[in-house]
Amino acid sequence: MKIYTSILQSRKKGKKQFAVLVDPDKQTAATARSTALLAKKAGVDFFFVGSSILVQDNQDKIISVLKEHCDIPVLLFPGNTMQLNARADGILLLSLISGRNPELLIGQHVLAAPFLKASRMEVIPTGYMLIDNGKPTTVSYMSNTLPIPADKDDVAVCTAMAGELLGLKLIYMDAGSGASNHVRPSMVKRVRENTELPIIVGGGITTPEKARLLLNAGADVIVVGNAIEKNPGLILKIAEKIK
Ligand code: 1GP
Repeated sequence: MKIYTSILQSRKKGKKQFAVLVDPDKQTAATARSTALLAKKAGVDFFFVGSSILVQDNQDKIISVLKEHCDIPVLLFPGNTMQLNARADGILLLSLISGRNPELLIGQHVLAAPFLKASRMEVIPTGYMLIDNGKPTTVSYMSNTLPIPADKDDVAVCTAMAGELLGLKLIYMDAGSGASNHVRPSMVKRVRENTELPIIVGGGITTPEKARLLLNAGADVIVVGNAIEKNPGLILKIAEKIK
């Protein structure tokens, strides 16, 4: 459990971490190479690779390019079992605990289990909570689940507590990729006060200031995808703020 241990140790030391979300559909070998080099320069902690839906068949290529140009751990952040890839260092094995779709609570996991057992990948059981951002997102549509309402802190708290009691190792609060509004800091704060687990927050984080707000509220790891695709230089700016 190398990667998870490093997350726990960072949390203990109060060291915040930064993950760059790489959607293989939005990358070419050239852009993946420059993202890897920028991320290395910025001291990015992780790449999360995945998407709710993939149109092109280039995930394998993109992971290879990232791994060729830096040593940053690549964690799969899969929308479904078709996105399993043994080149990755690990996987966030997501249970969509904010939803009530059995496929995403256990069904896909059953299908993935033999592959994951046979691989040398680090598997990190993650309680994935989708939080409403005012508009439907690809993930809310594709997962066929209702997100937790943005102002229902108690629901988020109880969901995270249940995830912890079930033995999950991380809580991921996600407003969805490209969300117009990120998760409210007040909700992150309440979840932080009620679980010991490391908290990842993503979705709609577009500036270093937004990242800082969420880190101050109690997030341990911030994830940024869309904003970096539009402006790769943001990797350095956000990293600077986080460190
Ligand atoms: C989505 O948390 C990630 O699952 C990142 O979202 O693309 O909006 O940064 P963005």
